[in-house]
Amino acid sequence: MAIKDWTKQEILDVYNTPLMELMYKASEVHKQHHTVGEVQVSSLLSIKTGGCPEDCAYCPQAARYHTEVKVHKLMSVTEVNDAADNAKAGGASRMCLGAAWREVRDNRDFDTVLDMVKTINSKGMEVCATLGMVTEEQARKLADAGLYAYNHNIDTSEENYNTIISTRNYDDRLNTINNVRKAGLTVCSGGIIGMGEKIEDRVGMLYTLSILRPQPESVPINALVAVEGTPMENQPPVPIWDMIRMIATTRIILPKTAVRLSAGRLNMSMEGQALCFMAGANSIFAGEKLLTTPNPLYNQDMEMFSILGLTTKKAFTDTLKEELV
Ligand code: SAM
Ligand code: DTB
Ligand code: SF4
Repeated sequence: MAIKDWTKQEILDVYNTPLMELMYKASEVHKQHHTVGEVQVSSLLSIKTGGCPEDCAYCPQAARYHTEVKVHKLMSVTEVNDAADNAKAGGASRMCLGAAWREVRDNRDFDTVLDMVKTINSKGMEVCATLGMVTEEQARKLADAGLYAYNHNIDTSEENYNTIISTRNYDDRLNTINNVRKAGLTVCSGGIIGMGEKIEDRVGMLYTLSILRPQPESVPINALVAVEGTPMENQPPVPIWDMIRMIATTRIILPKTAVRLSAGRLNMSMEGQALCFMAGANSIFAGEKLLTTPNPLYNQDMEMFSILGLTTKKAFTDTLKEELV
């Protein structure tokens, strides 16, 4: 069955549906396309931290903001290997490697990252990387090393983009997503809510993701983690109802995609997260740290899974009934 083409107005109407009805509809879409209660658990590791030349207003790793993040050069393959073992033992089937780079350069560091990818892949885990902009050739090298997914968020709407970031533009982002696709990798792309954006910007972001063909295999929805020292430090916390609404709308607009309840879970109750899963979230980042900020511990999440009757998705399995088109 072909994917529906949504207009911005239609997406806005979905977003503004009375909450109970919205959740009910999203649950139905979820059940139609996915195994209910199965959640992908991904671990995150910052392999190169801080000192980034970009000016993303939300990000504690941008060199120009005075945050408590300590700059750390690229980790060694051994350190990454140990972290992957730990993540696997904690129940993660995917590991995402993050680097505070504007773009990948063809140097020794990139060769090391390729070795990291090979090492984690050999453990039977899906490997994802988020390293900034990449060319098609670099994406191919990552794919050849065994990379499964590339994360590159569009973060917000096209209209709002340059109020958040000035050192690159929306087309740069879409270009990298295109390169990743051409290299045969799966695409992970989403964004952040709680940055002072309008509802229309949330809708605009979902619209851009919805018109990608194929649609992204995974869409992370992050609640801003307001970090001291960044221009976003005083942003009020995202109301849980906005997160549920955003997740439900994403689920309806991108029916076959894995919707990831991403940053910000430490500020959410178990009940709040349960409603997010009910609304169609079927993926989380687990482990004590996201990239630089704290996150629930593996055993806390496993307790939540046990209470809510959730199960963890195995690596390289696809519960979708049809291909993404
Ligand atoms: N440097 C690469 C890039 O920007 O693509 C990869 C790492 S970057 C930290 C990955 C993503 O993390 C960003 O696109 C953004 O969506 C998310 N992120 C960063 N800081 C965040 C924050 N304070 N709260 C929520 N999400 C955040
Ligand atoms: C994504 O969408 N969220 C993750 C991952 N992709 C790379 C990153 C969240 C970062 C939150 C702030 C921090 O810990 O530095
Ligand atoms: Fe750099 Fe990525 Fe942070 Fe932007 S989001 S400042 S590109 S690490």
